[in-house]
Amino acid sequence: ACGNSDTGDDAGDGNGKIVLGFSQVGAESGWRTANTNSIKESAAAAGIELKFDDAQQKQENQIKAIRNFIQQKVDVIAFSPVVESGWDTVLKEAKDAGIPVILTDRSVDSADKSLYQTFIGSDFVKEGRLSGEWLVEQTKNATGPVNIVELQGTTGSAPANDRKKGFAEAIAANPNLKIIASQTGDFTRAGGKAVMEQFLKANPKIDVLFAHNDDMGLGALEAITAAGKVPGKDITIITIDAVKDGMQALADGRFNFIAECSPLLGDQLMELVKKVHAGESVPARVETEETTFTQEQAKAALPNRKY
Ligand code: GZL
Repeated sequence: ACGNSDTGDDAGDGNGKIVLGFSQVGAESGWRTANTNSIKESAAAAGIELKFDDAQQKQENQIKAIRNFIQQKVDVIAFSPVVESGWDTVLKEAKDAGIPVILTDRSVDSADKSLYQTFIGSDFVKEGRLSGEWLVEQTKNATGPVNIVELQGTTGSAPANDRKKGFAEAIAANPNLKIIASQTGDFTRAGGKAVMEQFLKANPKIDVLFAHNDDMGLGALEAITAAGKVPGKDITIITIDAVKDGMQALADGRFNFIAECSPLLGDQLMELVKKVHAGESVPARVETEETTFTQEQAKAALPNRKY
């Protein structure tokens, strides 16, 4: 519960450590693995006792995990909501139990902003917009239609909704740019490969692939080469995340542009946990710093990438 640690009703192991219950989306992508590592390493470094649950991308598992954390009377709950909707009931239960909640990575569409203390994560609309703006610049001299296929992230998730929105708004600047197919690959390599195979069968002329994360783009590479096309040349590939395997594909010329989405939220999260537990005020929104990469920039950045 909130308040100081000698009230005796905390779930702590009695040594006064803050106990954080964390519900993670799953282990669907390289980004998620890096994010999990960051949270675990930062909790250990901050002396915070971490109760960690992997929901295998199922909302009902996250709701169960949050209810368990409430039962265990953890001091703070943090989670990355797999989808935007359907959280109000369980978040009200946490509020009624006096346990503060922090949103990380993805947000929720709850109208009641009192259900969580803060949201730390990226601006996904911006990531989509930066991706679209780069394509508009690259195709400004196109004389005919530029056919785009889009691999969407997990249906209903904030990154999928917002990246799609940002990209569509940006490419409206060039009427030659047309999204001819758009479908979810659920942020996984397998999903990206399977859907790209369908796109290639159904559409003889594909000029651009916009994938909502590196992993779906990496899966799509297999389908593209199997179809006898050269990724990065016959089909321009734009992805989001900038995890190591994506940056390697970009440096090798198989991808063309990546908008970064940093998974390294652990340190900032633990600072917020300490402040929230101490009853200090925290900003409603903490945005993570990130950039974009071209092929040349990826070559230069690769040696220093942490994930
Ligand atoms: C974005 C994160 C997304 C990543 C994907 O912050 O929620 O989920 O872009 C991951 O790689 O699966």
